[in-house]
Amino acid sequence: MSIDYQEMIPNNVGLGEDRRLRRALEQWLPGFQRWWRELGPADSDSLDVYLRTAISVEPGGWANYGYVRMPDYRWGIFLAHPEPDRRINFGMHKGDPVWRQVPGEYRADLRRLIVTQGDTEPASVEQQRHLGKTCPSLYDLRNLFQVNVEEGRHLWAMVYLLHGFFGRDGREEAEAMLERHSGDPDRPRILNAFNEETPDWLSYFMFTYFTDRDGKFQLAALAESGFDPLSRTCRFMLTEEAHHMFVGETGLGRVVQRTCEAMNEHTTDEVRKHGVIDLPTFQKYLNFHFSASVDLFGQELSTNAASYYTMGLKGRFQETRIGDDHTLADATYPAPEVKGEQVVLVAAPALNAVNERLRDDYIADCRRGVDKWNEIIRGAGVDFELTLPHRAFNRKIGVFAGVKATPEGAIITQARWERARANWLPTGADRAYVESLMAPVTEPGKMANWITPPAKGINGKRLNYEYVRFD
Ligand code: BYC
Ligand code: FE
Ligand code: FE
Repeated sequence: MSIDYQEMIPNNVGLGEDRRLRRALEQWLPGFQRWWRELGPADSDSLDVYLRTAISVEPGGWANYGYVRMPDYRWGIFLAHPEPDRRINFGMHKGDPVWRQVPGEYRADLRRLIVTQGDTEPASVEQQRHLGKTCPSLYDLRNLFQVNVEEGRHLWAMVYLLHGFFGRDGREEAEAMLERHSGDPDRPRILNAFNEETPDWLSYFMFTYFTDRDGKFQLAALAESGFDPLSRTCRFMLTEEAHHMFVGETGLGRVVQRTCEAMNEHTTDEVRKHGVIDLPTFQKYLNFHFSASVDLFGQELSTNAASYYTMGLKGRFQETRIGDDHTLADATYPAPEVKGEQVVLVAAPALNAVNERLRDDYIADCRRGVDKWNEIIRGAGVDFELTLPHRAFNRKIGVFAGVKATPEGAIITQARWERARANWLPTGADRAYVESLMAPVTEPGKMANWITPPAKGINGKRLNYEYVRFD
């Protein structure tokens, strides 16, 4: 049975005219649907959700709001419009016209980047699978599902590239996307942070703040790619990513707000007995998610990253706004090293340090949210300051993987780490407490006790709008 893909898969890549590609995606679709049923949002099949659907890439025109029955969501393939006469902006091919096809010599490297990017998307959906059962409100439940369907669409974005430009091995990689699973002991997802659990909504908001923000920076670096279809698909994905980070930033702000209210109301720091998340616990979750996310930038000095850059496959954040030669032949960049008990910065070849530079850009961006949450705390007259831990803290990748560091960045012994760890990272008891707060609230307009209502509803709707309808 042939499916009209102009109808089934909304797209702006001419799928209707490309019989070979249409058939390849036709064959991949049932596996995706099975995966969504088995590992996508649990118990969501009969829900009507007030979702936005991408219908075009024009500014303002792409978001169409309406109720969608979850499995009927139409995952589309959307590329930003091509920039006329776009040139490669960095590396050895700087100044050349961008590639519309994959250069043969870069095939394996490009495929690897696309597979790594694509793998994270369904991984996050798997991690968030059970959160719907404990939503703090219908507003939040709808936002969770919005993020989930968009991460599903991000998988489509990468699978389109694999099927469209990589032939048989691309098709095999697309299959493997549905075979690896988050936390699977035999076939885990590729990057560590995507094998962690997201068991509660505090973790979820931390994940969308810190880990989706890695998405922002990686997608921005891939949007610089000389391989134009990758660049264009990443540019469109970035418009969706902004909403994911908004969910995290505002969600965490609402948690902090509610905690401060309870502290003031009961004039105590011991707010757990009032059913909210105490700020030290919030800080531990922050420490965990930040450290897991900074690992996602790879080694401080990476020959992989240097080659990707030189080949023109993956650039730096906002490459064209950087005032240098964009080939990095003789440039240096400060990269951290461990010297005894201290972290020092050493001038390294800038080409090898592009991962570290991206991590620096990421960390600076992370601070803005922490500053905002601190403003909420100060505004409530509460004496507490949240901090971003030092990049050396709790690392599994790179020069800090072999050492232990305090959140302030002092290198310490294993023994001291073991003694202090429970002050810095969530303990089993902390997690059990947070989990104990997670009871579903599904009455329109009502909020769980541990979080304040959002400043405004979705698409101009009221807060008590029925963002999700149950049968
Ligand atoms: N975990 O030379 P290095 C998102 C491996 S998030 C496990 O530094 P490279 C999203 C590395 O593969 C954005 N392994 O590596 C967010 C290499 O392996 P081999 C995802 C790791 O290649 C929320 C070895 O260590 N996108 O979209 O320069 C929800 C040497 O490392 C890790 C991308 O990541 C790790 N953390 O950098 C939904 C973009 N780090 O060669 C979605 C594509 C390193 O020894 N990926 N390794 O076998 C890349 O650009 C690069 O693969 C990385 C790693 C930046 C991740
Ligand atoms: Fe994504
Ligand atoms: Fe995202």
